[in-house]
Amino acid sequence: MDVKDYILKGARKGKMHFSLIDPDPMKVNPETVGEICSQLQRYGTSAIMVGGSTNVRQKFLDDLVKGLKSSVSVPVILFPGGVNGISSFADAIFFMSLMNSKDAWWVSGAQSEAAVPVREAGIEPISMAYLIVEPGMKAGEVGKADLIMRNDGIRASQYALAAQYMGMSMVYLEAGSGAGKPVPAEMITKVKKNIEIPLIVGGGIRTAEAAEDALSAGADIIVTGTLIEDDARKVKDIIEVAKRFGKR
Ligand code: 1GP
Repeated sequence: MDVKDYILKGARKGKMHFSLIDPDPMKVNPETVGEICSQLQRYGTSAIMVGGSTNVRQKFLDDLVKGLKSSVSVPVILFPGGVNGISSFADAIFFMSLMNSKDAWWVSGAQSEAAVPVREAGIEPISMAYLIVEPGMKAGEVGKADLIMRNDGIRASQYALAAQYMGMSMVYLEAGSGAGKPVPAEMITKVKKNIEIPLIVGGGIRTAEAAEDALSAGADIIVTGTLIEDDARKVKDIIEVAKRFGKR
């Protein structure tokens, strides 16, 4: 499957929801996650992302991804928190650059170390600009982000357009997993107006209203992670919102 093509086509046709699973052994139960993701697929989620900022162990990650691949037919896409987030069992990997990091390692250093292993793993790399907005949470801390202030839609747009001009396939606006507030709607609108590539938004989306806000503001894809562990019913409502947009 050409996963990038699947995302580009899906984002052209309507709105999508992606489910994020953190492969931290302290946060995920490999016994039940397959069934949870298969339920999310029945609700209508369009992809399973696997990644986190901390505590990634290769064997655990491989087994987790293998299990997910046998439970769902939507793509399983790695969302690595570093060079150790690679598994050959996935369909694709978001090959991300944390453009607003203060540390060149997270902009292009980790990527240079990961490129050959990704090729050897035989998984599809999908280039993505990763932009961290305050509060940024663990991702902002680990990635040494020079956080984009919540009222600075201009700066977010500048990064996003630069990403498009640099040839990246999509932009991810991230408030951070577990953020108290998601990325502001005004920022999403401003960024979306400035780019033609798909815009993914995640971090702190916990209600159907928040999903509605992000999607109406211009997000093509929304991501929920934390909620999957907390309240599967709410994830269903969020996915329903994304599906309704496809029919508008
Ligand atoms: C984190 O944007 C994702 O990278 C999802 O965030 O866990 O807050 O849903 P949540």
